[in-house]
Amino acid sequence: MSEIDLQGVHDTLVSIAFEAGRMILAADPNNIPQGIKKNTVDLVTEADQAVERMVYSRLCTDYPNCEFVGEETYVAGETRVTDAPTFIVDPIDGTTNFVHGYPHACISLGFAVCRKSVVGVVYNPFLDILYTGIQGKGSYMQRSAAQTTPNQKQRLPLAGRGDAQAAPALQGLGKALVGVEWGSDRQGNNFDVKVGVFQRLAAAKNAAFSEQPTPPTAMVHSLRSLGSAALNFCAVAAGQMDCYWEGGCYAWDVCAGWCILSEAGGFVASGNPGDWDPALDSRLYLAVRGAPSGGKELVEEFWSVIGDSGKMVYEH
Ligand code: LIP
Repeated sequence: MSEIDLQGVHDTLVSIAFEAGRMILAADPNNIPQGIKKNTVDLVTEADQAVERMVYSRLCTDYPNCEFVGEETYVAGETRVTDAPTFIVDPIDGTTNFVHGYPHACISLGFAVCRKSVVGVVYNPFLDILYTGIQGKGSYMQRSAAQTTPNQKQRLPLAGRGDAQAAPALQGLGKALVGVEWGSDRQGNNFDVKVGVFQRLAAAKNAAFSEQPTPPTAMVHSLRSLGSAALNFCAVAAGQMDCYWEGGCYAWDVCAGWCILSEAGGFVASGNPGDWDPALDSRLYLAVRGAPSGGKELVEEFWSVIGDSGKMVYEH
């Protein structure tokens, strides 16, 4: 990316993230004007829209020749992620948590070139935790993000102090903490696939199932549904979750986290079996933390649990 100064992009996105954080914290938790999109669980607030307007305005000024894709201005069937240098932005990821005052939401600011995420900035203003990544320069977590002293920055993954080869080995789904999300589709094929996979991930190895033959089960350590794809990616990058599986979220939910995860030695396979190289806007993701070994085996085990339960299908 010699023609684009990725450090400069990073620095601009960090500045924008802090400004967005101030806007998010300034919202009155007792009166967050909200609307709905697809249905009553697909929420949007005036804060989402105001933050995205601010982000768009600043990026148009600083990077007028780059493309912009944002959750609140996206037009289904029209807006496309292209090869062009593009900012891919979710102004508030975890909107449902934000509406309920649950302090697990963030702004997610990604920058992609040729559909690959090369800079990621994710900031949770409620806990004042900043995650950043630049292609080829590693990824980091900062607490008290307002303090920029170097000792506040921790290289990811946390275990191994930034070296995935020194992180704990992956030991299969039976020893994994797995991130999942319910999403906003609450009926139909995609919902049924998710519910079935959640059950098989959690069920004991010898659990009885009505369907025959009994599908493989994993008895994972546990499932976590925390409400933010971006923060799920960051938790996997940090090594605090072993993997995260979702279908239905969008490029703006994952772009920033994808760079942060890749720079921490992790990778993303498809949320449907068989695709090791999903597109940024595929809406089907299985994120796996950096480790000395076992990533591919864990993906293959996960895909075997999904099995022939049906593939998730999403429009773009
Ligand atoms: C959310 C995603 C999450 C998904 C939710 C929602 P939002 O993004 O981060 O992964 O399950 O349905 O899409 O809407 O809070 O920006």
